[in-house]
Amino acid sequence: MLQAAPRPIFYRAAFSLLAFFLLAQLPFPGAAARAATGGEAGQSAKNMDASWKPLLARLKQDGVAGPDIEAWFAELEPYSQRPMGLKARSLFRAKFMPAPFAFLKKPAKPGGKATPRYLDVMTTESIRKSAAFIQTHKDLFEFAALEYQVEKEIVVALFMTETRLGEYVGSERALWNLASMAVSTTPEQLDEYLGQLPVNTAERSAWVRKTVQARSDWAYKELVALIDYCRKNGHDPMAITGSPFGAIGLCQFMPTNIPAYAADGNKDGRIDLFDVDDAVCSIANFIRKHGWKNSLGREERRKVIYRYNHSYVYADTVLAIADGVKAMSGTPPAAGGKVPAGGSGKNKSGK
Ligand SMILES: [Ca+2]
Repeated sequence: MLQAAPRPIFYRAAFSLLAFFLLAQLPFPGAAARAATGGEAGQSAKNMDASWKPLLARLKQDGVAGPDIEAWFAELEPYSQRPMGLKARSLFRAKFMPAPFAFLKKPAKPGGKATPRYLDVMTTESIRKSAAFIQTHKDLFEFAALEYQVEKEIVVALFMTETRLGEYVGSERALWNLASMAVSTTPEQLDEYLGQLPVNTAERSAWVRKTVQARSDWAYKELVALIDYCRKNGHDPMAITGSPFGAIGLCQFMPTNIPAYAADGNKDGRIDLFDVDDAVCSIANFIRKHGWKNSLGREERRKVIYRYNHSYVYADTVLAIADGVKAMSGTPPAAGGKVPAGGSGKNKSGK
């Protein structure tokens, strides 16, 4: 069986730091409800951070703006360069300073050395909890397995790896995060994060500029999708938190993935990614639509799981947890699988 591994210290430290920064950003009770109605838009617009205004103008030009959005941005925290700054710095280091980050990019070769796993999630305790979760939500997992033709152990393993079965859904307000990234269109806006990097050649400078612009465009599309999701399903965006890169819900979907892959698991007519039924069915639907079949071999399984989060460390972790859950219930592992025996331990690279 697995060896229980301690959670890496830097993971805990990063989480604590994030929590510290975000505690101050929680809305007052009632603020979200007011924002959703748009009732105080005119009055509070005076207090809006001026950095949001070009973004609102763009949303208006694209036909997305409305009184609801005006009200949300009037109550939103001020713009910060942190979301884009962290991302751009990480991308720069991965490209131009690869040595310490090389493990994030190299997929393990089939049949080669054992792939590292995320040892903070691949523990005996996680496997036990995943197996128990299936039992607690037996009808749901049986429904999802039948409806989407995906083994329940794979679905629960994805759920565990993404958010520890819904325990960690991220604490940054998704609207603020994506809006801040969308507003960050140039490297000059990110001096706190890029100022110390060796952007010392014309090639590097051009790469940084192009990358920041591309990520800003990406964030804008995600922001529009988040707004669309909230409007269509009656959610208050001020109440939605997510990962540092804007993934939301128990299943950590990027908003642009919602129209194609999210599922209304409890059939109540709306998609709520913070609802267990909807999240579990959305996970199953996502990988089915990315080519999952229960008859797939090990390597093909890895490739489908990789689509959920672009890391083979991630994919191997999910498959190992699924094998562990099967072993616990006496189900034979999939072809090429085995009861995992731990790994050398690398952390989740993020989306
Ligand atoms: Ca639903």
